[in-house]
Amino acid sequence: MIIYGSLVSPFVRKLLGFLGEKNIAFELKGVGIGDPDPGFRAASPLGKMPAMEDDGFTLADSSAIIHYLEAKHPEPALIPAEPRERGRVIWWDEFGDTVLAACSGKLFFNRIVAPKFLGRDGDLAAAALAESEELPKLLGYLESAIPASGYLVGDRLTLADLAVASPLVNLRHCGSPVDIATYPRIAAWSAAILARDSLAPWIAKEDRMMARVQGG
Ligand SMILES: N[C@@H](CCC(=O)N[C@@H](CS)C(=O)NCC(=O)O)C(=O)O
Repeated sequence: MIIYGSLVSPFVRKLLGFLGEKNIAFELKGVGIGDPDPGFRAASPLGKMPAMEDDGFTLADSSAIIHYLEAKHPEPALIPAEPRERGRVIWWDEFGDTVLAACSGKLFFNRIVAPKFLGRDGDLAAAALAESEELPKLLGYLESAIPASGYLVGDRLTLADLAVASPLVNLRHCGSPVDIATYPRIAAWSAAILARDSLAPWIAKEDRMMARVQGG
């Protein structure tokens, strides 16, 4: 199986964590925004990452790929069968992808991707507005919703934890890490999730890449 994507994408990072937790073998093919790689373009109709090719079957979108893989490799279950738990996991996946990643993306795109990867100015006012107005509301909600179990749903790791912790790495890259004093629950929960064997080596590699990019 080939996964197309960049380590700094929150959606790719979520998928890499999922693959690691499932112990599924894959090859990561690095692609950037607007990448002309023919395999990537064939697998991703909209040119967005991640995309996947599995034995001739292509699919794009982190959640679509994850649902495909959950059906193909049911153990360990990362999307619970119990109705309420399943509903909550999908809620958090949606929150991570379309709300938190959208907000962190405004900071990450304008402060890092535009100037460092695309060679043009980012909209720093939009990044500052997202940081001061949008982000505190989202983190305030998340802080209030993290259960004592240390997992967002139930008492074990699910897709929910991977989907919501992933965009927090992008916030750290662009100078807006989660403040431990204001959000102690998020800080403790996300540190444990991001330190898992499924994610930590990718994040270490990504940090080295970001250090090179930021330094250059
Ligand atoms: N809902 C999609 C979002 C994918 C997405 O927007 N990826 C970004 C990178 S983080 C991308 O490829 N952007 C390029 C573009 O929009 O042209 C998913 O979960 O995979």
